[in-house]
Amino acid sequence: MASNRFFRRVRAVVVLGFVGGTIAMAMGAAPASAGLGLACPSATSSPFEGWKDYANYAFAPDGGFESGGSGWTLSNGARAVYGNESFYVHGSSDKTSLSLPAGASATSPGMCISLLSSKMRFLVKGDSGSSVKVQILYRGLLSSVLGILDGGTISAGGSWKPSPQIGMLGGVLPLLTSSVSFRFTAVGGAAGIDDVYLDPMKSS
Ligand SMILES: [Ca+2]
Repeated sequence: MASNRFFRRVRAVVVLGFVGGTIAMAMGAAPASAGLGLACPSATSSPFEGWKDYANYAFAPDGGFESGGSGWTLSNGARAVYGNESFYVHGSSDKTSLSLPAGASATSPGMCISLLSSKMRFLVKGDSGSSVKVQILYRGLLSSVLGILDGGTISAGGSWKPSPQIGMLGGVLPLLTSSVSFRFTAVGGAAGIDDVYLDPMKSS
């Protein structure tokens, strides 16, 4: 029966998620909260209230690039530079953001994926005509890429502004997904990003 196979698969994913969460807790990470493998961070702030988005978000690992993009994979000239996003939604003493020359990309460390649909959001700016392409990389237990979702291409031209909310599931979650990474690529000109946030539980 196809439906029986489906339920066995779901059970396998839940068991693997539980094992991954247990390992994460044993290593001292934040407690898992319905994550499929990697522990979800606690959503602790609502940084986009100024734009009438009252959802609770968690900060991505070095999501403000104050540690130079620690844990991020930077390529084709992407680098942390002096100059924070102008709204200081994460911290008033923050000093750096991520510069993305045209064609450069930055991939975040792995983060949790929730059983519920969730979303992410960040600050963006760029040269006239530039955009930032967002991709969501679904990863398995050994960080292998299981699938890539197109998160959309966001117009970056002009001064700092918040991105739209970007959904992370797109309908189909590849089997055995244990974490997600986000890849940002500058298209059509230089761009910058800062303060990358994740809403792990789709709080609103
Ligand atoms: Ca920053």
